[in-house]
Amino acid sequence: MLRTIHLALVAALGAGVVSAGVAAVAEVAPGHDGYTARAVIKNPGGATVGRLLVEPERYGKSRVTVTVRGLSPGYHGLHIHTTGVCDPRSTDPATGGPYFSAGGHFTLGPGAHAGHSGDLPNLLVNADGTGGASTVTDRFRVFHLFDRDGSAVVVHALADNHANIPGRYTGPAGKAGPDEDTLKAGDSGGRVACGVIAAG
Ligand SMILES: [Cu+2]
Repeated sequence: MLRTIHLALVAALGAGVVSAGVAAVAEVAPGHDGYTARAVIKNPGGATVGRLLVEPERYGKSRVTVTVRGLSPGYHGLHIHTTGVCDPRSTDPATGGPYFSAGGHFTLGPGAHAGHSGDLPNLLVNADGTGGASTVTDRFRVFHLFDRDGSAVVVHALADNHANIPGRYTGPAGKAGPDEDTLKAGDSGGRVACGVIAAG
């Protein structure tokens, strides 16, 4: 079996098939897999507080790497949002918080929190205000982030509970489990930093 595969590879090399395959990868258009995405994450005052890198991983997955500084210690909700506009003066009519322009959570299909494509694990910010995380996700590929209105990365004020509200907890309405608000963003509170995702 192994010997057969080896012989097939040698035959392919001889025919120039393998080198043709490499050339095809190098010709992928910008914004398609093989290219990376980046964002500079800023606070509402315009100061840079972090960076995001999204790289293609093997088997159709993406690696999301984020580093931050100057944020409050503790866990912060971290998501890709649907629109690549980080306007701190665009306020949420419900809460008055900034970056309403970034829209809700980026998702390729239907689904509530924490099943959106752009839902990521919480970001741990240390006592010195710095944090860093790297996650591999199979929920989107790099090119998905460059739809017509782009996308943005948002850091929230509070921890994301990922809608993990066991049925034994009953809300004020007498209904058990996560309520409508929790199913939007996991009660992660306002948006404290935002970065427009760009190819690069
Ligand atoms: Cu969010």
